[in-house]
Amino acid sequence: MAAKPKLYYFDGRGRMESVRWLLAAAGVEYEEVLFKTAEEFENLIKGGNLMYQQVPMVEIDGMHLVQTRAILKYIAAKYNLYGKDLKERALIDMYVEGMRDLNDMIMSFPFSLPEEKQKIFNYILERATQRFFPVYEKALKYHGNNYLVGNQLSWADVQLLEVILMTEELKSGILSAFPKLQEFKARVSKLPSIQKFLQPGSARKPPEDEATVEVVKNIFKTDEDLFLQHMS
Ligand code: GSN
Repeated sequence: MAAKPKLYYFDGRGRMESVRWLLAAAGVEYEEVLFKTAEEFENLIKGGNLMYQQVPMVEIDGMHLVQTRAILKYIAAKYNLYGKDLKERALIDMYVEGMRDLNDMIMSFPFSLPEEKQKIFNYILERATQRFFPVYEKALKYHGNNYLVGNQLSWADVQLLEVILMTEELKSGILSAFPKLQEFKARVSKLPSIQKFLQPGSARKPPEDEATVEVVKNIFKTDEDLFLQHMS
């Protein structure tokens, strides 16, 4: 039997959370190496397997995969979550890239400066409800299928549920004007592998709290407003 994939990251959501979601949706068991200090991260770098001295890194099929998108694409393709042809794949990419833009803003929000928080919060919610959610609502409404692409579960659906739940954590009721997304959320949450991941005790991580933000800043030796990198 092939070894379980091994995920290397800090003990929080960050960029790795979408990888956890995708593996869980595919029903794949994995192990995690969660480092807590700058020293542990430096030792990982010294190990020589981080191509850019950055995480996430996933050991899978004899490779040391880095770069979040590369990791997600490999998993999506390997587990048949990446469409049946090039056109479906392009559509999945377009949906997922929009979701990642929103995901990145929310992921960085806990790291933003206190005096900027309200402005950024408003900006994220405006972008979610005016730019991103209408796209997926319309797609589900007009093709009438259960899933975003090709009427079978794909990476786009998994990423959409993840980002819907992240946005709801910021503001509950954010889906009130999006009936198709509400149905989608209820339906996809019930798929056995996803239902399992949503249960307490799974490998799903909570939103970054202040303590985790401090740990992360310490590991990566950063004080700057990380959010600004994602404000485009
Ligand atoms: O998407 C990616 O995997 C890369 N384009 C970026 C990865 C990255 O920035 N990783 C951070 C920690 S995860 N949080 O954002 C990292 O390893 N920073 C250390 C460094 O020296 O850049």
